[in-house]
Amino acid sequence: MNPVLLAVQRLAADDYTGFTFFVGTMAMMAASVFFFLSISTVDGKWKTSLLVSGLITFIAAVHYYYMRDYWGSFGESPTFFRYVDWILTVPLMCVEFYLILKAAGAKVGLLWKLIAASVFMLVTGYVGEAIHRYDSISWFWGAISGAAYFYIVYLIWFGEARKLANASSPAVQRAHNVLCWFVLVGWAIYPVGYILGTAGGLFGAQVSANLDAAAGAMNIIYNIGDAINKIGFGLVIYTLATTMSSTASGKAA
Ligand SMILES: *C/C=C(C)/C=C/C=C(C)/C=C/C1=C(C)CCCC1(C)C
Repeated sequence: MNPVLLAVQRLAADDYTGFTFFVGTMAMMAASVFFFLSISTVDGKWKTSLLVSGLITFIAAVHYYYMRDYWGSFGESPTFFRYVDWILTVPLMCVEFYLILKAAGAKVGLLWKLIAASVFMLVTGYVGEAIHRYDSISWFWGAISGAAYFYIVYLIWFGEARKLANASSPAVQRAHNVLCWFVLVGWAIYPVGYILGTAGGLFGAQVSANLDAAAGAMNIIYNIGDAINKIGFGLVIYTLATTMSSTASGKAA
């Protein structure tokens, strides 16, 4: 039998990237249990939103399990697992926007616009990172990815989604606003990681001329972004769902 398959990996005390992968795995698992178990405590129409929150952190937990292992084994950026995770979880975050605005009349067309923009953002980011990481042209892929990101920001802050939010209950408006800030500030963490970790960076601003060393910094930034955005997003939905449920059943809001 291959002993490597049985071995537990040593986590070096100065492997900060490995540490954030490890803690990230645990945090995503714990958050999933929390969101799943909370489903039974909210009113029927909020159950799907909480289920989606739990799926986002659960999908991330499984990918973190693999990414932690990949990083430990090869000391390389787990680009493939990272982007598969994102391409599943970011559209689910778009679903969260749609679900809370549905009562105000959100159409499936809005959901598809958000999903299409996020998939475009991630596929172009993947091309820049997986294929052109060592080429200066990676700035170009980052830039068109960024354009799709700004389109999402536009839709939720000023476009169709904002108009629907304005026609919603105060609690939904509050939640929509907080989610908007997550996308504007929380999601902006990711391009910072990309800039530091790819040759095309921003005017060559990568952490180290040695891009293999920069991979560690890039992944720490991505891991922090994921913890903030996936767990934070879920908690906003949780707060909204529990507030609306207790109001509806006449308990103290
Ligand atoms: C749970 C995962 C989330 C919320 C991931 C979000 C990822 C992004 C907003 C990534 C954006 C990027 C750019 C705007 C330009 C450079 C390439 C990316 C893909 C890192």
